Amino acid sequence: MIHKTLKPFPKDFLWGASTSAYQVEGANLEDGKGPSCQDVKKVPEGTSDLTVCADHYHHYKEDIALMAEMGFKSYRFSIAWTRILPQGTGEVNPKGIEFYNNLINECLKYNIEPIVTMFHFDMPAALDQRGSWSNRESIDWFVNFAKVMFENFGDRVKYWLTINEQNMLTLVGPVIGTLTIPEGCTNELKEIYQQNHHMLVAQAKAMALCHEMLPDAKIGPAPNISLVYPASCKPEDVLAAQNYNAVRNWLYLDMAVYGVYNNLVWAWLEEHDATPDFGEGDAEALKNGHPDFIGFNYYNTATCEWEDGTVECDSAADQQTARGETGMFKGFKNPYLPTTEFGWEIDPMGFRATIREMYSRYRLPLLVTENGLGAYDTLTEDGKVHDAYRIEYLRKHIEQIRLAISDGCEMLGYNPWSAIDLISTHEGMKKRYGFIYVDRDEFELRTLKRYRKDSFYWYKKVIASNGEDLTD
Ligand code: BGP
Repeated sequence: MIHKTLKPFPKDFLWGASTSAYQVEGANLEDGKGPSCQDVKKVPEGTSDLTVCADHYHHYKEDIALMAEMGFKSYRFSIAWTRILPQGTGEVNPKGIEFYNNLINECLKYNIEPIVTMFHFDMPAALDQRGSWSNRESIDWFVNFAKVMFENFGDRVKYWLTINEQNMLTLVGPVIGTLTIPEGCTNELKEIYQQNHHMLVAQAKAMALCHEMLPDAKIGPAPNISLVYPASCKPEDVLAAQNYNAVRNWLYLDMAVYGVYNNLVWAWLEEHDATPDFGEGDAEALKNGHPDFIGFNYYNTATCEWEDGTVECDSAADQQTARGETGMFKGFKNPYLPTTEFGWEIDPMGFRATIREMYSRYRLPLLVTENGLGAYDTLTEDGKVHDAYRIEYLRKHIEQIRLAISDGCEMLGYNPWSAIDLISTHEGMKKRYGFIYVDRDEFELRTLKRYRKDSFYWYKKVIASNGEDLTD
């Protein structure tokens, strides 16, 4: 659709950016914090561990002041479960509550809306030892953690996100360092989808609890959504794209919004004797959890082709790399799209297409909780970072949001990844995303001083003009 006039961004549009606790905070075992699965995992060769990260734990005041200088209306961060409950259940750690109280209050001081992710890839190590999400008790563990958060922060936090990228936990858990498979498991697919089921029930119960305890708050899921294109107009490829869309995207949103399993995914799991077992009350709980909005992370689209069941597909890629599933679909490299230095395709127009598709399927307001460009940045001798490539990436994506708004989609905000440089999920410190540069290397901590990148000044202007001025 070619619009003659573009609609403006809403007046109260939440311009901001995102981080997650285990990637940005550091202080990983300080002030009573217990270890999470991220603290005990073996990090990929050549990448930093997660002990210091950007040291946001000790620099949060300075960091929030910089976000305020950019004019942020929102800051999306996650609460580390093990800072609040070091063992995952049981005793609450007062120092952990104090840290997040301070962080939230610091945001509010500058009128920055805190958007809190309740769980971002950091299962308490103590609960990992008890089977993690394979254990049905994980539903109660999570709901208890949610209750502690609502009790302590609910008077000030109005936007909550349940589980970051549950679809990536399910599809590429080993890459992120989160998958725990119990010993003696004979059907890994079933185990993984059983874990996924527990997460879905936990999420639904947390959403219902939020509405009960905090009637003015809003809560939603935060999956990673990439619209899947067929590699060609061959009908087989179209079916393959539908399969991958179901497995990657719609399973999570159909469940969050409608409380039902996506039929294609269910049929596929049946074929593999891998449908999850429902516990007592699960069906009802899933029906009772209603999101107020959909948070979603978008980096690019995916493309796939037909797979006739004869090729053993390699399913272990990363969050944004096309994958395959024997008899369902096979990843295909889209020849029309450029890639980042780290090999992820770049598709701004696909952002609009993804937003349109999601909005027409679910008719809920949409909040962008991640989007961004991971790149090798260089700090010049005079303390500058000339990241024109990041500005170009962000500009093109923001243009597409405006077009999607003009298409009639309801958009709440844009919180790209990431506010400040932090550690990547599996590619270390060298893959930077921030508007704010942090002076440290993969292994050398240096000064940890903060520097404003060129994108910092650019984004400040974008926010000040409410998205009207996207020029350099
Ligand atoms: C998302 C995660 C984030 C983040 C981002 C960039 O999948 O929610 O935690 O890290 O992707 O990914 P990466 O760090 O792998 O470049």
